[in-house]
Amino acid sequence: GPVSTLSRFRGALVAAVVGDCIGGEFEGAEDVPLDRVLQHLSGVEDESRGDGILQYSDDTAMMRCVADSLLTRVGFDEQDMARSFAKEYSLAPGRGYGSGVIQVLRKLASPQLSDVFQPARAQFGGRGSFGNGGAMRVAPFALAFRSAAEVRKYSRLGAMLTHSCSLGYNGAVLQGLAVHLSLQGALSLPQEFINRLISEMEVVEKEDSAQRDAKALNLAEFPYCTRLHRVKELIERSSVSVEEVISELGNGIAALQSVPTAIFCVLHCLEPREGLPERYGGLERTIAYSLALGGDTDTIACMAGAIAGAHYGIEAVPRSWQMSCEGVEEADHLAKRLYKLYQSQ
Ligand code: 8NA
Ligand code: MG
Ligand code: MG
Repeated sequence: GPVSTLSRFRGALVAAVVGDCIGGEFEGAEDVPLDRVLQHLSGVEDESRGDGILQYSDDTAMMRCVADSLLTRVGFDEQDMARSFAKEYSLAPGRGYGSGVIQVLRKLASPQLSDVFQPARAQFGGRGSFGNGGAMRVAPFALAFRSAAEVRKYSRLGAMLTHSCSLGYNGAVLQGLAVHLSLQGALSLPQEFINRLISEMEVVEKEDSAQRDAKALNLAEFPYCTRLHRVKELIERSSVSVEEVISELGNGIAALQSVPTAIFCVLHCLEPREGLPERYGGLERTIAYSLALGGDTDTIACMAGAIAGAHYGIEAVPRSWQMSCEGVEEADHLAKRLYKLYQSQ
């Protein structure tokens, strides 16, 4: 039957956490045979297994900060969100943060800091980070704001607290818009979904900062649009290998090499795929497929999970997966509270 909006909200945050926790197993691995992925997933499903709960990483830790700040401040408050990131990092520094962002999180802890965007601007010799750390935590923005314009604006600002390079914050904008559209049921028309993302990103990437950063990094103009066109070509093909996906879209820690990839994973897994168990629904296929790409698996599965969870709803996330992952209950609670905030607007 039709998926309720509340179910979509809960699905988005819960599947993001599940993707992070389950994906952590293969983070940084170059070659992940599908057999190993399926073995890992049947281990997760086996509730009698003894290896305890899978822990979440920086992706979920920061996503919780975003959700919590949006809820307590009833909107975007950069000071509060920055402090929340800094506090979370100081309490649990061992969650697998990127090696650059740690410097920002330390500076954000200083009570003397007046411009909370300044530490991010000082990263990488003033060029700013292009990592996927802004995108991995962005989902709550799509649950807090109703219009695409607001999702675009606040996804960008939220990412700029750590990522001042346009490749970094525009990756967050793209991921935020993908969750936003998915919550509205837009994935029932996949071609239209990807076309809407392309036209949104054409506007975003016309900006001077985007043009300048693309040039400085020796990238083609409109780097996200270029990748989204590749996503479109790949989903139109009858068969596509993991190697082709990795070489066309990437699987790395740069936002450009992971956000379009996560979107591809969701679109590719809307239908049953060879090699994946028939009993799997679309959400399970999406997470499994994300892990099989290797590379930044926790983050790609987290982002693909957020988009897919918003499409399929909470009922599509297997109970056994939810039970095996740290932070699921908290994510579900945050999603329910964000739903109330959203409904009140
Ligand atoms: P970040 O801002 O530290 O960026 C991540 C990395 O990207 C940096 O450490 C650099 O190596 C590189 N980088 C980013 N911008 C530039 C630049 N302008 N010039 C040169 N190099 C640059 O942290 P983040 O929050 O963006 O990172 C997110 C990712 O790191 C997530 O995947 C998260 O899970 C984590 N992580 C990933 C791995 C992995 O092996 N894939 C391992 C540990 C942690
Ligand atoms: Mg991580
Ligand atoms: Mg990661």
